[in-house]
Amino acid sequence: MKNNNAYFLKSCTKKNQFPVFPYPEFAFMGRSNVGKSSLLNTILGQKDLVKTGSKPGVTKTINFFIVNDNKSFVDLPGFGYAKLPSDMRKKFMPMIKEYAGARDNLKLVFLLIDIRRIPGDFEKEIINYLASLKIPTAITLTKSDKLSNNEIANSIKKIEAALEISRDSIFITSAKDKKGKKELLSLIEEFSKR
Ligand SMILES: Nc1nc2c(ncn2[C@@H]2O[C@H](COP(=O)(O)OP(=O)(O)O)[C@@H](O)[C@H]2O)c(=O)[nH]1
Ligand SMILES: [Mg+2]
Repeated sequence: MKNNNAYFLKSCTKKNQFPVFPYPEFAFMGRSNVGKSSLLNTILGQKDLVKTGSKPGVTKTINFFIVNDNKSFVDLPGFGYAKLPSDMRKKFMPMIKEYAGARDNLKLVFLLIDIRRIPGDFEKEIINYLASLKIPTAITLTKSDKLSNNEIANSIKKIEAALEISRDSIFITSAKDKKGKKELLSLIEEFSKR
Protein backbone atom coordinates (compact mmCIF):
# COMPACT_ATOMS: atom_id res chain seq x y z
CA MET A 1 0.00 0.00 0.00
CA LYS A 2 1.35 3.40 -0.93
CA ASN A 3 0.72 6.17 1.56
CA ASN A 4 0.67 9.09 -0.77
CA ASN A 5 -2.91 10.22 -0.44
CA ALA A 6 -4.74 10.20 2.85
CA TYR A 7 -7.14 12.87 3.93
CA PHE A 8 -9.63 13.50 6.70
CA LEU A 9 -13.21 13.24 5.45
CA LYS A 10 -15.54 13.91 8.38
CA SER A 11 -16.36 13.50 12.07
CA CYS A 12 -19.61 11.89 13.10
CA THR A 13 -21.48 11.31 16.30
CA LYS A 14 -24.49 9.46 14.87
CA LYS A 15 -25.14 6.67 12.44
CA ASN A 16 -27.13 8.85 10.04
CA GLN A 17 -24.03 11.02 9.57
CA PHE A 18 -21.80 8.14 8.50
CA PRO A 19 -20.50 8.54 4.95
CA VAL A 20 -21.69 6.10 2.31
CA PHE A 21 -19.06 4.70 -0.04
CA PRO A 22 -18.06 1.32 -1.43
CA TYR A 23 -14.50 1.24 -0.03
CA PRO A 24 -13.17 -1.49 2.22
CA GLU A 25 -13.07 -0.02 5.72
CA PHE A 26 -10.61 -0.46 8.61
CA ALA A 27 -11.36 0.71 12.13
CA PHE A 28 -8.95 1.56 14.93
CA MET A 29 -9.99 1.44 18.55
CA GLY A 30 -8.38 1.39 21.97
CA ARG A 31 -8.09 3.17 25.27
CA SER A 32 -7.13 6.83 25.43
CA ASN A 33 -3.36 7.28 25.28
CA VAL A 34 -2.75 3.80 23.87
CA GLY A 35 -1.02 5.40 20.87
CA LYS A 36 -3.84 5.21 18.34
CA SER A 37 -3.26 8.58 16.68
CA SER A 38 0.49 7.98 16.55
CA LEU A 39 0.06 4.55 14.95
CA LEU A 40 -2.44 5.89 12.42
CA ASN A 41 0.02 8.60 11.40
CA THR A 42 2.79 6.00 11.10
CA ILE A 43 0.68 3.70 8.94
CA LEU A 44 -0.43 6.57 6.75
CA GLY A 45 3.12 7.87 6.47
CA GLN A 46 2.01 11.33 7.56
CA LYS A 47 3.31 13.34 10.43
CA ASP A 48 0.17 14.70 11.96
CA LEU A 49 -2.90 13.88 9.92
CA VAL A 50 -4.32 12.57 13.18
CA LYS A 51 -3.77 14.64 16.31
CA THR A 52 -1.55 13.02 18.93
CA GLY A 53 -1.03 13.54 22.61
CA SER A 54 -4.19 15.54 23.04
CA LYS A 55 -6.06 15.41 26.33
CA PRO A 56 -7.59 11.95 26.84
CA GLY A 57 -11.27 11.81 26.21
CA VAL A 58 -11.47 15.02 24.26
CA THR A 59 -12.16 13.32 20.94
CA LYS A 60 -15.52 11.65 21.18
CA THR A 61 -16.39 11.63 17.53
CA ILE A 62 -15.98 8.88 14.97
CA ASN A 63 -13.52 10.19 12.39
CA PHE A 64 -13.41 8.98 8.79
CA PHE A 65 -10.32 9.19 6.59
CA ILE A 66 -10.01 8.31 2.91
CA VAL A 67 -6.82 6.53 1.94
CA ASN A 68 -5.60 6.35 -1.66
CA ASP A 69 -9.16 6.90 -2.85
CA ASN A 70 -9.86 3.21 -2.32
CA LYS A 71 -10.08 2.56 1.42
CA SER A 72 -11.44 4.21 4.51
CA PHE A 73 -9.83 4.32 7.93
CA VAL A 74 -11.95 5.06 10.95
CA ASP A 75 -10.61 6.46 14.20
CA LEU A 76 -13.01 5.62 17.02
CA PRO A 77 -13.08 7.58 20.29
CA GLY A 78 -10.63 6.35 22.90
CA PHE A 79 -12.39 4.56 25.69
CA GLY A 80 -11.17 4.79 29.25
CA TYR A 81 -11.86 8.40 30.00
CA ALA A 82 -14.84 7.28 32.06
CA LYS A 83 -13.83 6.40 35.61
CA LEU A 84 -15.67 3.14 36.12
CA PRO A 85 -15.61 0.12 33.85
CA SER A 86 -19.41 -0.02 33.97
CA ASP A 87 -19.45 3.56 32.77
CA MET A 88 -17.12 2.65 29.91
CA ARG A 89 -19.43 -0.11 28.90
CA LYS A 90 -22.44 2.16 29.02
CA LYS A 91 -20.84 4.73 26.77
CA PHE A 92 -18.50 2.79 24.58
CA MET A 93 -20.20 -0.51 23.80
CA PRO A 94 -23.34 1.07 22.31
CA MET A 95 -21.16 3.23 20.11
CA ILE A 96 -19.11 0.26 18.91
CA LYS A 97 -22.28 -1.66 18.26
CA GLU A 98 -23.88 1.15 16.33
CA TYR A 99 -20.76 1.73 14.28
CA ALA A 100 -19.79 -1.89 13.55
CA GLY A 101 -23.39 -2.92 12.87
CA ALA A 102 -23.80 -0.14 10.31
CA ARG A 103 -20.70 -0.73 8.19
CA ASP A 104 -21.09 -3.53 5.67
CA ASN A 105 -17.61 -2.91 4.26
CA LEU A 106 -15.84 -3.06 7.60
CA LYS A 107 -13.13 -5.63 6.87
CA LEU A 108 -11.00 -5.59 9.99
CA VAL A 109 -10.78 -3.88 13.36
CA PHE A 110 -7.43 -3.01 14.91
CA LEU A 111 -7.89 -3.20 18.67
CA LEU A 112 -4.93 -1.39 20.19
CA ILE A 113 -3.55 -2.44 23.55
CA ASP A 114 -0.48 -1.03 25.30
CA ILE A 115 2.06 -3.86 25.30
CA ARG A 116 2.72 -3.25 29.02
CA ARG A 117 -0.92 -3.75 30.00
CA ILE A 118 -2.89 -6.95 30.54
CA PRO A 119 -6.25 -6.52 28.84
CA GLY A 120 -9.43 -7.54 30.64
CA ASP A 121 -13.13 -8.26 30.27
CA PHE A 122 -13.80 -5.09 28.36
CA GLU A 123 -11.45 -5.97 25.51
CA LYS A 124 -12.85 -9.50 25.53
CA GLU A 125 -16.34 -8.14 25.20
CA ILE A 126 -15.34 -6.08 22.17
CA ILE A 127 -13.61 -9.04 20.52
CA ASN A 128 -16.61 -11.30 21.13
CA TYR A 129 -19.04 -8.71 19.87
CA LEU A 130 -17.08 -8.17 16.65
CA ALA A 131 -16.77 -11.94 16.22
CA SER A 132 -20.55 -12.25 16.50
CA LEU A 133 -20.75 -9.90 13.49
CA LYS A 134 -18.03 -11.95 11.77
CA ILE A 135 -15.67 -8.97 11.82
CA PRO A 136 -12.07 -10.05 12.42
CA THR A 137 -9.96 -8.27 15.03
CA ALA A 138 -6.22 -7.68 14.89
CA ILE A 139 -4.89 -7.30 18.43
CA THR A 140 -2.36 -4.54 17.93
CA LEU A 141 0.14 -4.13 20.75
CA THR A 142 1.53 -0.61 20.88
CA LYS A 143 4.70 1.05 22.25
CA SER A 144 6.85 -2.07 21.91
CA ASP A 145 9.92 0.20 21.98
CA LYS A 146 9.32 0.52 25.73
CA LEU A 147 10.16 -3.17 26.34
CA SER A 148 13.09 -5.50 25.72
CA ASN A 149 12.62 -8.52 23.44
CA ASN A 150 12.32 -10.77 26.49
CA GLU A 151 9.68 -8.56 28.04
CA ILE A 152 7.81 -8.44 24.72
CA ALA A 153 7.72 -12.24 24.57
CA ASN A 154 6.40 -12.37 28.14
CA SER A 155 3.72 -9.78 27.46
CA ILE A 156 2.54 -11.65 24.37
CA LYS A 157 2.11 -14.82 26.42
CA LYS A 158 0.10 -13.02 29.09
CA ILE A 159 -2.08 -11.18 26.60
CA GLU A 160 -2.70 -14.36 24.61
CA ALA A 161 -3.86 -16.09 27.79
CA ALA A 162 -5.93 -13.15 29.06
CA LEU A 163 -7.85 -12.79 25.80
CA GLU A 164 -7.87 -16.50 24.91
CA ILE A 165 -6.67 -15.76 21.41
CA SER A 166 -3.99 -17.25 19.19
CA ARG A 167 -0.60 -15.69 18.46
CA ASP A 168 -1.71 -15.22 14.82
CA SER A 169 -4.09 -12.42 15.71
CA ILE A 170 -1.46 -10.44 17.68
CA PHE A 171 0.68 -7.75 16.04
CA ILE A 172 3.58 -5.94 17.68
CA THR A 173 3.97 -2.28 16.82
CA SER A 174 5.76 0.90 17.75
CA ALA A 175 4.97 4.30 16.30
CA LYS A 176 8.36 5.44 17.57
CA ASP A 177 10.51 3.02 15.56
CA LYS A 178 7.83 2.04 13.00
CA LYS A 179 7.89 -1.59 14.06
CA GLY A 180 4.97 -3.53 12.60
CA LYS A 181 4.17 -0.93 9.96
CA LYS A 182 4.90 -3.23 7.02
CA GLU A 183 2.96 -6.06 8.59
CA LEU A 184 -0.12 -3.91 9.21
CA LEU A 185 0.02 -2.53 5.68
CA SER A 186 0.12 -6.03 4.18
CA LEU A 187 -2.75 -7.05 6.43
CA ILE A 188 -4.78 -4.08 5.17
CA GLU A 189 -4.00 -5.01 1.56
CA GLU A 190 -4.97 -8.61 2.16
CA PHE A 191 -8.26 -7.78 3.89
CA SER A 192 -9.16 -5.14 1.27
CA LYS A 193 -9.63 -7.96 -1.20
CA ARG A 194 -11.98 -9.98 1.00
N1 LIG B 1 7.47 5.35 23.28
C1 LIG B 1 6.37 5.45 22.55
N2 LIG B 1 5.46 6.38 22.82
C2 LIG B 1 4.34 6.44 22.06
C3 LIG B 1 4.12 5.53 20.99
N3 LIG B 1 2.92 5.83 20.44
C4 LIG B 1 2.42 6.87 21.13
N4 LIG B 1 3.27 7.26 22.10
C5 LIG B 1 3.05 8.36 23.06
O1 LIG B 1 1.89 8.08 23.84
C6 LIG B 1 1.10 9.26 24.04
C7 LIG B 1 -0.31 9.06 23.49
O2 LIG B 1 -0.23 8.89 22.08
P1 LIG B 1 -1.48 9.16 21.12
O3 LIG B 1 -1.08 8.67 19.78
O4 LIG B 1 -1.97 10.57 21.21
O5 LIG B 1 -2.55 8.19 21.79
P2 LIG B 1 -4.14 8.07 21.58
O6 LIG B 1 -4.77 8.81 22.71
O7 LIG B 1 -4.41 6.62 21.66
O8 LIG B 1 -4.47 8.64 20.23
C8 LIG B 1 1.87 10.39 23.34
O9 LIG B 1 2.63 11.05 24.30
C9 LIG B 1 2.74 9.66 22.34
O10 LIG B 1 3.91 10.36 22.02
C10 LIG B 1 5.14 4.54 20.72
O11 LIG B 1 5.04 3.69 19.81
N5 LIG B 1 6.22 4.54 21.53
MG1 LIG C 1 -5.87 10.05 19.65
